[in-house]
Amino acid sequence: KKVCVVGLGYIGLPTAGLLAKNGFQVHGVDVNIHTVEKISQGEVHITEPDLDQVVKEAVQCGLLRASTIPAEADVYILAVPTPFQENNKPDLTYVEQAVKAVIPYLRPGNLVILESTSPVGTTERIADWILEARRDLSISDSLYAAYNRIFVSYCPERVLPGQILRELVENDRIVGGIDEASTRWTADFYRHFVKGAILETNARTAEMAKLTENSFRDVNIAFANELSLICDHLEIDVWELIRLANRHPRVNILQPGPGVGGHCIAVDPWFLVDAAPEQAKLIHTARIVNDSKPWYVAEKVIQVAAKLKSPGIACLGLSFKANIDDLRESPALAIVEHLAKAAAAYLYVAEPHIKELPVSLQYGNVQFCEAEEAVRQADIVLLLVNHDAFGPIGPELLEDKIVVDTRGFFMHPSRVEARV
Ligand code: SAJ
Repeated sequence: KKVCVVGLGYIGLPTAGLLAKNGFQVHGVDVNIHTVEKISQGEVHITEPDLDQVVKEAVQCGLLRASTIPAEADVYILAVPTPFQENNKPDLTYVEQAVKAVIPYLRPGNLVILESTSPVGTTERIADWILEARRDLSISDSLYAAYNRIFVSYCPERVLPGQILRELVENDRIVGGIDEASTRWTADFYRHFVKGAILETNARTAEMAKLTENSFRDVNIAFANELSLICDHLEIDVWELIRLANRHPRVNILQPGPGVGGHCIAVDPWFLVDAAPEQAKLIHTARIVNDSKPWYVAEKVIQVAAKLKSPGIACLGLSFKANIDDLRESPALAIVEHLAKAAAAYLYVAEPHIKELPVSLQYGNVQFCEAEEAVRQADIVLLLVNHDAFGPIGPELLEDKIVVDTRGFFMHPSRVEARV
């Protein structure tokens, strides 16, 4: 079988590699010529454990090739970004472009699968776009139309960056077609390379399931973040509080942090808010709570710094979560950018997973440092990301420092100003 994967990013490329590993002939498509050239040479443009080896082997044995234009295939997988616009409305431009790019190649019997996180109804719209452009194709289930029909489904990705190749195989998958035949064929296709259960439903429920999973996490993190604000106000250690409350058999509170980052959890709930603004009140409020947390942290640090004469602040971590190099939509980065402009202080910034400071932090009062050196230089230590690499920073190093710990990372420093 031939598979055409459109979008060779964090989801599309590992999926393409995995399909090739399972014997499929894979034609990968990306609009970025540099990405295509790199993959064609058996190299990767993103950081993900083991991906380089999988792609190298797939390209070497001829089962994976990359191009800027699609090709004829049996199955088309669309894994392109679905960002949201300034007004918090989903932007389907990339999905539409991907669909329009594959339409000329479609033949009766083909299956088109959308994996991108999308608003409810998108898969049905894809079917409409295809049928509007191709009068020779049909989606009717009737026998009469069966000879020229195509199949369209939604199958959301659910993998965690850093564990993508393992989770692509092991996680359960939800598949929802625009009709039963589409669902059935899509489920059979994923069973070739997924060890987890394949759960069948319709397209709208599958779309909603993806948005629900990430909204669930966002709402729960918002609860933890709200607790951290209440605790800061009442002078209670929120980490100890959560540890204690979680000893109740039916309580499982997540961890507060400097805010919610990444390109999924901070985005997907808006798709639900946009679709049902009157109903999605809690989900909307959670977004506001999580989005306001970076500013709360930054203001806290500015207040602390204002009490000192020419203070130095060690900012530990820039990525959006622990042990990764991804700075996109990172609350840690937003906080440090704000401090660089608004705090009358010198910043010593440590991020062990990158080689140089991003352009947005190239200010005269910002220095890129190794973590322990940053702490040594500073009066205030602002812990933003709980990287394992910060483990060696022990109580001796923090002894005479003011600590603002947004992740509950330092359990016993002598002077903690705030755990927020
Ligand atoms: N965070 C907290 N406190 C917590 C957990 C997370 O502040 O207790 C923060 C993190 O620091 C980070 C953000 O939330 O800034 C998101 O991190 P994450 O690890 O919760 O999630 P992602 O964005 O890496 O991946 C999520 C996953 N979804 C769920 O766990 C429901 C993943 O399975 C999805 O595939 C992915 O979104 C996606 O692509 O949608």
